Amino acid sequence: MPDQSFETLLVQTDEGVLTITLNRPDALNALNASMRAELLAAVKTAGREDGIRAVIITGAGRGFCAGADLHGGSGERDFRHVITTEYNPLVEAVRSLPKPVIASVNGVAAGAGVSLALAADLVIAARGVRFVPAFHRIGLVPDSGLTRTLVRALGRHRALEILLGERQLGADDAYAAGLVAAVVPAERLPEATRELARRLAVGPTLGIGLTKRLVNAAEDASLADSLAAEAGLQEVAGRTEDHAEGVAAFGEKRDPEFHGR
Ligand code: T3D
Repeated sequence: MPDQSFETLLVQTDEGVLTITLNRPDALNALNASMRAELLAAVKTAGREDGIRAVIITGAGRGFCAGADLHGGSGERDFRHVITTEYNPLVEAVRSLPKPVIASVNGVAAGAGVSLALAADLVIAARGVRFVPAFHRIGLVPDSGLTRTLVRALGRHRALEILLGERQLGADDAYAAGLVAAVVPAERLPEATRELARRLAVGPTLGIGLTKRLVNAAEDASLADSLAAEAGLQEVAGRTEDHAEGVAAFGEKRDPEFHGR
């Protein structure tokens, strides 16, 4: 990513991997308006930069993200507006980014912080972290896609138990439910995340982006629609340099060298 400085984020690009660190550790990286805007900008930039082939989102300090910043108070505000213009675009940007996004959950995730983590394509969590919906505790409803994510992964009854605070969702529970790809000791998390991101970043980036698009669409699609979408995007993937390289490498019994083209 070109030099871009942020007030609430740390960003670093290394070997095709953009790491975005939410950086308000004293507030457990709660999302204030600046962080919402900056995170959206950083994710969108990742989409435009050819050199970025995987993205990590993580948190500074002992939290991942505590959801909406509550220190602004509960005063009069246009909730629909802020959700539709700030939170929803962020979730949509992560979901539609044609590059893999990893949430590296280093500490507690709460409220929209849970939604953000689970909007990622792969979630890797430190042992012992908690996913705390928290919305109900302050009289709000879940947002940023969390109802859909949890109902699809867990079913209606388990989702309601968690959303109403009757059941904890720890890292191991999230792993068992298929929401989390791996749970690792906290001290191993940065390296385990980097290893995963590097593996993805040397992959066939265009094909990965198209796969992500198919999976997103398949959540709501009929079999006929999925079959048609797969056929259409295979036409695209099949014409990439990476596909030619993958087939050549197979024939030559060597590892492929993908360039994301
Ligand atoms: O308004 C809108 O924008 C609408 C959209 C809403 C979407 C949402 O996300 S609503 C949900 C908002 N989030 C929450 O309700 C979570 C609130 N936080 C907590 O429940 C707890 O802090 C945690 C469960 C996350 C962690 O608990 P614990 O005991 O480990 O930490 P703590 O002591 O409660 O918090 C540590 C510090 O972080 C503390 O600051 P201090 O006292 O040391 O100066 C606390 O105030 C701060 N902090 C934690 N969460 C937030 C926060 N500061 C601002 N906003 C927060 N959400």
